[in-house]
Amino acid sequence: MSLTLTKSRALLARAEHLLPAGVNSPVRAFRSVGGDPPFIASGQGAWLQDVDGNRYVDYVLSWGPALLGHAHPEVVEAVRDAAGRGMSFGAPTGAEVEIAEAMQRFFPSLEMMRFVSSGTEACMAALRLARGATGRDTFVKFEGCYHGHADSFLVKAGSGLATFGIPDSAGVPAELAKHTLTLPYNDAAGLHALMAREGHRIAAVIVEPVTGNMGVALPSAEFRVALDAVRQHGALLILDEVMTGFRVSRGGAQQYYGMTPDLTCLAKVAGGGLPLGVYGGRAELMRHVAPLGPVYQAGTLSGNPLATAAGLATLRLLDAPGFFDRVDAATEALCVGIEDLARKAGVQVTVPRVGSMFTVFFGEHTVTNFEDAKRCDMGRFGRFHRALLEAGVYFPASGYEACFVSGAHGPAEIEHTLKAMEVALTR
Ligand code: KE4
Repeated sequence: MSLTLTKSRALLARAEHLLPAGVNSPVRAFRSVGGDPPFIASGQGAWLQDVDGNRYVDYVLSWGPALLGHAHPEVVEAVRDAAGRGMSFGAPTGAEVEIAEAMQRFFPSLEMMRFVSSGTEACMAALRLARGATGRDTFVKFEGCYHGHADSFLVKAGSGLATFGIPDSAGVPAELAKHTLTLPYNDAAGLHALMAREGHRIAAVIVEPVTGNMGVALPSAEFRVALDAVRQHGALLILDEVMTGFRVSRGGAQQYYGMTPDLTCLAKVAGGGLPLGVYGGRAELMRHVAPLGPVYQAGTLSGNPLATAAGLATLRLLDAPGFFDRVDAATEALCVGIEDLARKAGVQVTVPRVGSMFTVFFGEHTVTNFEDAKRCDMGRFGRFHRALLEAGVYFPASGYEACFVSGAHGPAEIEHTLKAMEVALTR
């Protein structure tokens, strides 16, 4: 049955005059899956409602942040309370100290940290710090990994760029891009060899410790050893946990796999849906950051009262006993259900998952890197996405993204989703 999107389409027509493709982030335009995007009116728990009154179980969760589900009453109350005392002061507040202490409890590797307003800012600042602290300009990233839209990272990136098949972005000077070296994800031998050859001039290696921006791919043990070894050449290891933080486990991928980064980037869940990013790590490194040291970074709204209120309330609720066990169990039950339904429908899928993030790839091969992901049937994913949407399930509008489960996804939501999956997979 097709969706009634009358009001969404009217809004899209107006939006397209003012915003490129009518959206404020490319993936939201649904260009890679087809069809027009519903305009969302509200979210409640695991559910979204669009402006035409259609309801969906949400697996995008704002691309990760809504780990508690939408509009959690205690988070809403914390933001309301903070707003009544002023939106932003541009001056230090007690909440920034409290949330920094809370962050450290989740991520002990954050000996010191700095708050910014997005994951892009966190990764951009971490890279500048690595370059400033080592005096080296060149760094390594992995094909299909996305670290936000700062110029240096838009080289063989994932997420929206993967979706559009654009290996690089226009507007990035070649003189800058040449300092970005890329390797296939999970290429342990390639990383060892690159570091042996170029390690003396490498400032850092930045990696999604579990990928989400080419779909979910897990790091091999050999790859994790090679990542750890980059320090032998004086390079820093930066774990971009913007997506994996609080997702792969309570303490992110670094806790799950026992990795020790020099710097970590966080955002999404950390701000509970408000603009908040974090970069931090070894105190000796963070002391290079202005005004203590020569690496400049600043922000009008960094650590602002509303984002820190939402973040603090979120972190406190994540400390509820058994929260992560429950959301991880719901994720596993859903993924097993999807695999069973696909088998019955005779459709080849792989469903890599860890913690409360997963991807449905249409293909029979295991996805270990970007090339593997590109060999999946993304046309089929598009049809699958549309069928799910029509059945009241809201999936990411790209096969190169991760799906997320929240603490509000209960048995009813999982059952609703599997019913929609059965329809979509048989179609
Ligand atoms: P933001 O600047 O979008 O807050 O964070 C950038 C970023 C950095 N690192 C990782 C691992 C990320 O996943 C992201 C942002 N993720 C995308 C979704 N894949 C955001 C969605 C979008 O761009 O609209």
